[in-house]
Amino acid sequence: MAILAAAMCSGTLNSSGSACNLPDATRCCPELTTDLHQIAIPVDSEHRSTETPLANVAIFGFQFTPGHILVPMNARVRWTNYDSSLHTSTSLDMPPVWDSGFLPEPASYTYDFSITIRTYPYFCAAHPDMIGSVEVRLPGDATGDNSVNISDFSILASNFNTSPRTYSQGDFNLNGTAEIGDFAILAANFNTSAGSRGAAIPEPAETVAVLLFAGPLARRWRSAC
Ligand SMILES: [Ca+2]
Repeated sequence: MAILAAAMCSGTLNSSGSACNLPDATRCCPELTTDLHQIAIPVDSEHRSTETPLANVAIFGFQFTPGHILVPMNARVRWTNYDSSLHTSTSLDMPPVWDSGFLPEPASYTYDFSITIRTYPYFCAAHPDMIGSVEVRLPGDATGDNSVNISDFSILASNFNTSPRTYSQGDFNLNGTAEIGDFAILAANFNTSAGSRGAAIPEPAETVAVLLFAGPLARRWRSAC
């Protein structure tokens, strides 16, 4: 059944004989919901993203923009000051998880969120009314339920090859588009939860499950380029 599902969905037709477009994959290929864990097709390594996801926050008009950002674990956040006044980006934790120090215009500061899944509030030490937050999620967790599962896959599928898209719309590598690189991230983390992923231990029997779609997606993405 799994092979059948893969054949139908990787090619062109579903069980009813109509075209099987990726955004409709879980609808036109219901076998996916039950057989998603049974086939692994290697992702096209040429197109797998290995860059650190980067999110930018502008400091302008005495505000952080965007004020709240979603990033995956291992992402980098860069704050850039576009105001003539000095500002900082300083975590509200005690002691601060990060502290940029005073940034003149147009200086930048970066911090890598490499370990813990949580929301980090921060502020400007020179102007305490300036506040922002960084929400760190499991890579591939679009819904924010601290698990990477079929719901996240459905979101990515429904936004596939579209832009601009946000993290909660499937842009897990923060490049603005929901594409094959995001699928690779979701596949690598599929069926992990905050409990297991907090310790960075995915469930081994199901880790590569979503790679079912990787080959077909890679070919489709390559042909679109
Ligand atoms: Ca992306």
